[in-house]
Parts: sequence; structure tokens; C-alpha cells
Amino acid sequence: MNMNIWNRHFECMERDDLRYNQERRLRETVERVYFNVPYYRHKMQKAGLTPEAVNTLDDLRKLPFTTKDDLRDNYPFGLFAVPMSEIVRLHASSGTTGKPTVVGYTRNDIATWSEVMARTLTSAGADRDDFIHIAYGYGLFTGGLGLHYGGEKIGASVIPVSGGNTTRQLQLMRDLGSTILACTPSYALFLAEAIQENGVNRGDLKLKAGVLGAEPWTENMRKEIEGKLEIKAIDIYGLSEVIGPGVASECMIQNGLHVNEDHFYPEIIDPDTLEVLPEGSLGELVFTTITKEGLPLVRYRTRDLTRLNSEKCACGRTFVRMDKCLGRSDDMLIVRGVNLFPSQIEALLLEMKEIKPHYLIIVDRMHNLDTLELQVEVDEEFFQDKISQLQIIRGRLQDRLENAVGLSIKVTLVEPKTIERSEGKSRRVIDKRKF
Ligand code: DLL
Repeated sequence: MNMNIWNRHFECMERDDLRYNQERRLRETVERVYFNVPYYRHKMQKAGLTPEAVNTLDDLRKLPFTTKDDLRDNYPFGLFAVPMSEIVRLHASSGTTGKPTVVGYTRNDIATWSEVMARTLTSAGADRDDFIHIAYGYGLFTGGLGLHYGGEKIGASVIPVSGGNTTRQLQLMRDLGSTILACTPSYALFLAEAIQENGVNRGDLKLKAGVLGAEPWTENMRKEIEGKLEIKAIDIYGLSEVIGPGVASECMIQNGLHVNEDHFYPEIIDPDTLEVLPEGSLGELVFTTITKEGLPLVRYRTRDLTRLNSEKCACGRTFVRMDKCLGRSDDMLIVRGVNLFPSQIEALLLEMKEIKPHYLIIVDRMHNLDTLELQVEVDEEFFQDKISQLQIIRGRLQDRLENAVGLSIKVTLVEPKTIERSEGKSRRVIDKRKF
């Protein structure tokens, strides 16, 4: 087993020394945002704080949180801490309101990103002799280019296939001798089935590991992928706002994801009380970026639920490990890698008078691909209409949804008052996916 470590100096640093470095970087970051981002300055002033108030990691608790809404309210560049002339790259992720979240990188940020991705790939056993098959999407999504720069940094041969066209993926994988597969876990499983269906001989493939992430997946899903593809499936985690992939990744021990905490300092909070929780508690993951220049974020609430563990890992790394993400503290669904909020669907339903916003979203998985069904009640008045009339309503709604969401959705119109009502929070989503 290749157990190399890309940056032993930082990844295996004594935790006291690490803390010293983190605190120095935190002070620099707080100063940077205070003097360069009016949003942070106002927020700190409102809380009666100046940069001098933050010296240690514990002082971080005095600072207010940052959320996706804050990014949206300052769309597109309001939270950037450098002039646009310093920004060399922009990425974006989709959101609820149609306004994407835009993130920007300086040249140094791209170097940091490449560094953490080099660590990620090395921890999955990759080195310069590997062929990295990147089937994450290239474009505004951070997956493709994130893996790409990391792969080049370790000196591997990078194959920028991007997503889709499964037959071609298989051909390239076989002919070019891909050894590392980079894609979402659901696509990895889809590819595994395609290999069988296309009669590709596993012996003709050189795959040995997968660096899989961008969506939640369970241990059962891992077993399935490892069994079918005959690879080691490594979980990699990240989010655009913090940097993209490269925030945390598993090592070959596969017992938690090492957080690159010399760049991204994690906390776990109770999402309701916002109190910082003791190590080992399950809660919402919050990050403060401590080296980023373009878009530094202070106490950014990820909404992802996990636990932290700072015991030294058998691989030698000292970085704190986070558990595989359990889910999100808000209700965002990730369907075929696309982020989807029930409120997006609800907003559209409210625009059509023939239907009522009583609905249920059913997510399932067939042949390893996510499926989406929307059951929605027809307005009493229209329910008496001819079947053909109902078909027209259904078709119109389906088109609108698919255009807005970018996913195919099966729409089922149901009789008025058939969808269960609830007194408290309504249940909008049934997720039947068994990973
Ligand atoms: O998904 C970055 C990424 C690309 C990570 C490729 C890994 C591989 P966003 O599109 O901004 O960025 O989505 C971020 O996806 O807050 C999590 O909810 C979810 N997510 C990402 N990785 C994992 C993972 C990229 N390994 C959001 N397990 C995050 C569970 C994940 N959820």
C-alpha cells in the first residue's frame, strides 16, 4: 500500500506547533477581512470588536458567523478581500434563488488549492506514475479543475475527461490505462455497472483507487463501489465557498477525513443554539479560512453534519479527522450531483394556479442513478377537467421544473387533499436512496 504523505512538515506537525501556526494565520486573516471587507468590518464593529480582540483560536468564538445568505446578499463580489485585478479565477455553485454563489481565487489561492489537492491525491495513494481520470464536471463547478491542478502538482498524468458519455469514459479508461478515478460516488457505481453491461474485461483496466465526493455517501455505498470496481474508494470533501475539493480527505486507513486545518480551521456547533460543541459531538461543521486571500471566510456555516476527532491517525498525519458527512442541517438535496432545494420546486408550484403547493418529493435510485418524482395536488376546480386537460397541466409543470432545476423530474398529479398534512414541519422529501 502506498502510504506517502505529500507535505510531512504540515500534515504530521505536532498539534501544539500547528496551533501556533493557526493562531498566527488567524490573526492575519481577521486583520485582512477587517480592513478590506466592509461587510466584516461592520459586523465586527457592531459586536464591539477590533482585530486586536482575536489572538487565540478560542477568541474565534467572539466573531459572528457567515452564511450562504451573506454571500448572496453581497452577490457577486461583495465579500472579496482583494481588488478584482488580483483575482485570477472565478467559480460558482447554484443556489435556491437562482443567484449562484460566486467565489474568487488569487494566484496564491490557486497555489493553496493545488497544494491541498496534491495532499488529497497522495493520501489516496496516487503519485507521479498514476493516470488520473477526472470525470468530475469541468466548468463553474470546482470538482474538475480542483482535481486537475492537484493531479498536475503531484506530477501524475491527468486525463480531463469531464462528466458524461459513459462509453467514451470506458474506452479512455481502458486505452489510456487510468489508475485513479475521480468522480462522484454515484457516478462511480454507474460506471461499475456500465463496465459489466459493456462487456469490458476488468483485467483490461488498471484502476486501483477512486477519489470520490461532492455528495453524501455511506459505508454501504463504499463497499458496493469497492466490490464492483475492485478499487479502494477514498472519500474526499470540500465546498466551493471554502476552496472546492481539498478541504478534507481520507487516507488509506479510511477512518475519517483529515481536514487541512493549516488552511481551514474547523469548529463544530449546535445548529440551533450556535454554541461550539466539545470534540466528538455531532453538529454542524463551520470553517474559518486562515490563508485565503480572494474570499477569506470567517466562521462559515457549511450546514454539513459531522464530528471531529483529533487523535493521531495510524497513517502518521496529525490533522483532525471529520467523520463521513451524515447529512445537512438544512434541507438541500443533492440529486445526480445537482444541489436542489424543495423551496425551488415550491416557488414554481406557487406560480401555477391549476395546482396547489401540497407536494412530496420522492428521490430514489434506479440502476445507480438518482430519480426524482414530484407528487402534487391539483386544484379542486381543475381536477374535474378532462384527462387530456390534466395531461397538459402535467406537461407544462414538468417542463418548467426541468428548465429551472436542470434535472428530469417525473410529475404525478394527485387528487386534492391526498398528500399528508402535518401540524409541525411538513415532510416534503422522501429519500429512498439506499446507498
Ligand atoms: O462539491 C466540491 C467537491 C468537488 C468536493 C469534488 C469533493 C469532490 P459544492 O458544489 O460547493 O462543492 O458543494 C459542497 O457538497 O457542503 C456538502 O454538502 C457536499 N459534499 C461535498 N463533498 C462531500 C462528501 C463541492 N465527501 C457541498 N461527502 C458540501 C458528503 C459532500 N457531502
